[in-house]
Amino acid sequence: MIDIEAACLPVGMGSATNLNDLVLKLFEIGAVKFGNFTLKSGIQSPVYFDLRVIISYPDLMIDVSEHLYQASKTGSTYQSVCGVPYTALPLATCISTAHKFPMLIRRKEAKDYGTKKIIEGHYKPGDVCLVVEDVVTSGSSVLETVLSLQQEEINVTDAVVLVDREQGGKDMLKTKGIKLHSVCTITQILEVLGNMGKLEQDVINRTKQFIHDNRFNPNGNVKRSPEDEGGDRSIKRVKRVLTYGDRAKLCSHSVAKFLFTTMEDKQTNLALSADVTTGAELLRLADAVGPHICILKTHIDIISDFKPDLVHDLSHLAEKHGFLIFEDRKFADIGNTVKHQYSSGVYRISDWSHIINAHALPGPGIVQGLKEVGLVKDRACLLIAEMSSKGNLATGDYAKATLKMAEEHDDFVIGFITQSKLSNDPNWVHITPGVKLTRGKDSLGQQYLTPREVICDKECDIIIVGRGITEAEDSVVAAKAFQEAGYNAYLERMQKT
Ligand code: 5BU
Repeated sequence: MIDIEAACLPVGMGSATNLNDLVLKLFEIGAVKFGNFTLKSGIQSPVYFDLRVIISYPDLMIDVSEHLYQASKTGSTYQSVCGVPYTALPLATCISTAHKFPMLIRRKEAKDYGTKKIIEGHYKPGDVCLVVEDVVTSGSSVLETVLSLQQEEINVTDAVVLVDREQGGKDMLKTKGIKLHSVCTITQILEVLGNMGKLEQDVINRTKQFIHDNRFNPNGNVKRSPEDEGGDRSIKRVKRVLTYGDRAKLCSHSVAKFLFTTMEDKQTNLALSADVTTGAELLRLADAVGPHICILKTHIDIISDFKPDLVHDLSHLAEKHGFLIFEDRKFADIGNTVKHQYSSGVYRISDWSHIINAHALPGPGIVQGLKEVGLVKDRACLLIAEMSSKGNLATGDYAKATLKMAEEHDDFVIGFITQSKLSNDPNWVHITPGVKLTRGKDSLGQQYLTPREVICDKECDIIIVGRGITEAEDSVVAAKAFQEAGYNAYLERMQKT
């Protein structure tokens, strides 16, 4: 039995009803439902929370936010509140206005160029912010908001939620140094509604069994800095730099997710530009260098003996070694033409290349055209924002406009071919060609930066290396050297920031 008295909250300014009344009201308005529901994951659930409906009941909104505020008081002190978009945004607003805590808003998508903000509102490094959420299952949505705040040097020690589904979210957040406070748990809801005769015992049993059978394991993928380990949080700053693994969790596009996951797991930010001219040489390189790369980039039209079997075999090697294929086709025509270039002809690029790239020059129609083909196949596109060759015209405002175009198509565009970081939004992948172990140029205008300059100084994510590997005496030895240089530069950047 839960202690209902203890769950009753003090009455006073901003008083809250008792928990029984709150749970009953949530049940009556359909914010919590019992039956058979198919969740986004495809799992069948006997319980469903639709807490968005709360916004249609102003008194309930005030009551819920007051309960949240009271529950948060058992945690550390904080200077501001931030709701997890979207349902918890108005709840955080109510807490903010009723109790005079400044509010922060985390953007789901970042808008402006360069200094682009993910967090809106006034704050200073070292501020402590309370994260507010409506319902927690695995904890991943709370974590997303926490990571965005930490990226701006805002500390998060506590989060508060209306309903804890008791499926592992609290434990997961604990592994990240976040204490989760809940107004109620699903066990409490079942008990309250059971006592009131609103639920049959078999519904209660089925729901309990479901919760028990569907717990998420806490997964400590986020690297923790020493500052996270307790201590006086109010004076210590936590600048959490997002690892590739953290970013995999944030990305919604499956190709970007796979890419970041691969980079973290294989410890490589190296893309091989396999600019060879025979199929046999392409396959030999892919097999030999495959363990060291996250992407294999092709120029399929320079293969003199191309046969459809080649891309079939290449796809097998991609699966074997866990890398993505990126056909560096640099589409640059009107939407209708690129659609055909992407899907038909001899190469049928969309059939085998996970990633393609395009110039932004023709305007958004090019992305729309490519997207018509690629989206259904779960393909991804990179926009060419800046080039490595001397005297190229893709600079300044051009790169800015490219970012804007990408933002308008973020269901298909996952990032940029660029020479420097364009946006702080961790969802975008920044990929840089023109890389050798020492600076330099070739005789036709190519300009080379080092892996450290690209990854550490310019804060890009992936180095593209062609002749540095293909013309080396031993391509595997060279690939390993680039892998090491690129990954060490990434580790150095993690330390530095
Ligand atoms: P390199 O051998 O490492 O110079 O090869 C670089 C590759 O990257 C090559 O395939 C180019 O077509 C590709 N590339 C580039 O070098 N610079 C750019 O700005 C773009 C692509 Br976009």
